Amino acid sequence: MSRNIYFAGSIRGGRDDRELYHRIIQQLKQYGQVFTEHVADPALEKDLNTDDKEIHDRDMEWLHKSDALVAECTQTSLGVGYEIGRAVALNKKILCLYRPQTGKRLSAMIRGAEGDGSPLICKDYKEELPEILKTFFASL
Ligand code: 6IA
Repeated sequence: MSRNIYFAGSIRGGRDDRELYHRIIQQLKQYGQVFTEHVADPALEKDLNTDDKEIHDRDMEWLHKSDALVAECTQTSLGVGYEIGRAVALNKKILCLYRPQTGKRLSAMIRGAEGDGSPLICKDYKEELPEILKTFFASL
């Protein structure tokens, strides 16, 4: 069964992890259609004059059509946090990925949204991403 997948990663929150987003998206493609490949696009570094309303409305349309949201949450991003909140409200299956690092912690509003029948799970990772994705999509 082909699924629709929404990948979320920081854009205006900072682009340090852009290449990692690209690698995650390549892995996600074996599980379905990824709507948001542009999140890894180097052209977004320039952040040209954008119609923010258009971006928001199109992204929300994709989120509605998605079966799952996979969010790389290590680089803090208001947009990614917003997308996660909207996905929780829509009861979408959500995988939040986080790379633990000294002196920083994932927001309590993300980590604390797990459990009690929540559609959201958080996974700390370093190398083991393929296995995490496999288990997540097998559970859908
Ligand atoms: O607050 P942030 O910019 O870090 O939010 C990043 C998240 O919001 C991503 O997961 C995207 O899904 C979404 N997002 C933010 N900006 C854009 C965007 N801008 N295009 C698509 N999704 C976005 C670039 C516009 C382009 C036509 C040049």
